[in-house]
Amino acid sequence: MTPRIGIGVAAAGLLVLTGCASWGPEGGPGGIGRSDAPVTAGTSAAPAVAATRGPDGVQRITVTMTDDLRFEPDRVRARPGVVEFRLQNVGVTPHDMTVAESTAGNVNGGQTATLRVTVEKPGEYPFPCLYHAESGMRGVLEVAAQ
Ligand SMILES: [Cu+2]
Repeated sequence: MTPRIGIGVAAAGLLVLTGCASWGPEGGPGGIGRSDAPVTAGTSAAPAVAATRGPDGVQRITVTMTDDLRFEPDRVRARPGVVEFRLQNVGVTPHDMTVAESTAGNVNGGQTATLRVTVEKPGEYPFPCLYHAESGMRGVLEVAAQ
């Protein structure tokens, strides 16, 4: 039963991804063009990193954004509830992160940002960088069953 729910959510996420053609141009505002960047369909094969639940019940994970147009980690695991991404842009290229219909907005090189979302349904929630999704800069938030 649970896998079926997960697949349904993932498919809905993909529809959202492909249905949105208004994302910013590759490179983003002030971004660096990366014609040599590979176009990949999915995330890395690295295992998911679990968000850490704090005493306030918020699950926190630090994700770095790099000039290689990657999120590290690009697979994050959590339970249903509030998940807080602490974004650190460790390069110079501006990035963004969108997950579960919330966006961090532009994060310039050297800056940090916090993106907090509430996810109730188990499943996979893609988190693309809206500037570089086509270059493979995207991750997945895996929400397990309670
Ligand atoms: Cu980016």
